[in-house]
Amino acid sequence: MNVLESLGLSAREGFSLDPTRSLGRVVIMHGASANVIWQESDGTEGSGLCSLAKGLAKTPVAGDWVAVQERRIVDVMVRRSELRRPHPYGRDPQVMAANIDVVMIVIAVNIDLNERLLERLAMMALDSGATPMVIVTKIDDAEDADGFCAQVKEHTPDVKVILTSSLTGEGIEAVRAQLPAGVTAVLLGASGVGKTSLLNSLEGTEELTRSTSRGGEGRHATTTRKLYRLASGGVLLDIPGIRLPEIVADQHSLDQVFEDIEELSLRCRFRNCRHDSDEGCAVRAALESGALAESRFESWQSVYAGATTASADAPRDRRRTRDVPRRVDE
Ligand SMILES: Nc1nc2c(ncn2[C@@H]2O[C@H](COP(=O)(O)OP(=O)(O)OP(=O)(O)O)[C@@H](O)[C@H]2O)c(=O)[nH]1
Ligand SMILES: [Mg+2]
Ligand SMILES: [Zn+2]
Repeated sequence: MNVLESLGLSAREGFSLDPTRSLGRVVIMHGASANVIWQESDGTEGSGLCSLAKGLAKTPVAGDWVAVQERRIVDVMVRRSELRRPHPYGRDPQVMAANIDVVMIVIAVNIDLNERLLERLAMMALDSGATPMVIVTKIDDAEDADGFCAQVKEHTPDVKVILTSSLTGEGIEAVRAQLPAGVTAVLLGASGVGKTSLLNSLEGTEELTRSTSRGGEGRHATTTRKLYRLASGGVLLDIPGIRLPEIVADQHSLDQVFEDIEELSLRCRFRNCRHDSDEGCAVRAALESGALAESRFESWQSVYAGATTASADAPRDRRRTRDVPRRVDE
């Protein structure tokens, strides 16, 4: 396998480049620069941080094929697919990943199924032009995995569903089988469902998150979109968790209506705060002081009940006993 094949280049893509340029793929974006892996003219692998040339037709994202010249990205190739997040405030959609073949929608079995989130993620997957697939995680922690699976299938008919556990390794081989050379997949799902853990089990490494623990203590939430080359030959993009309000385009007016509560939520001590106990909760504090009217909070609750809350990354987890502290660098 040559360098470009290891990066997921398939026979379908034929880019012709000026010989002074190298073809490479964006691994991770850092604002005005990007980590790129490319193939040198002698066929060897090159990699490193590249700046973006002025006047690029589009801003590269993880997964983009790019032309590199003297550690500068001088061109971004035409994309065969784009995973886009509809912008909740009606602006242009944001491209999260490029040139993907498979969107793996990841949901955890030990959390109540958030049907709206699942439907939205499935829509994003279909919109991308890639093949959607559902990966159900944490089946070691399931009361009724089959019942959950049936529920999922109701919302995503004709979509392949794979049951997995990163703790026991169950189903990992089936996921690996979906990721041969030439295939690029992206992991799409709420925060904490086990996307990075899945990546780690596929690769047999735990370098990328701390060890798998049931309570989620000490875990590292993914904060960047990054491309990984897998031993199975395929390429996998790990991205941060998606929150329902972020992808509900028609939620525009609603989010604006509750802007004050959104603002307050950002100051809660726990990023998945449900605003139902006093511990470090900015919303509760505002209710106490009268800065926020009880009636407003009640209507906010009625709108977001059942779905993920405006400030929460994950839907209600019936079993979680400890909350995830907000990271200082957030
Ligand atoms: N019981 C059990 N716990 C798991 C499993 N997979 C992941 N976890 C736990 O779930 C928590 C979240 O896992 P991550 O892999 O960091 O989740 P993520 O989807 O990458 O989260 P973000 O990066 O925030 O989007 C961690 O505490 C893991 O140890 C599993 O198969 N079984
Ligand atoms: Mg992660
Ligand atoms: Zn709160």
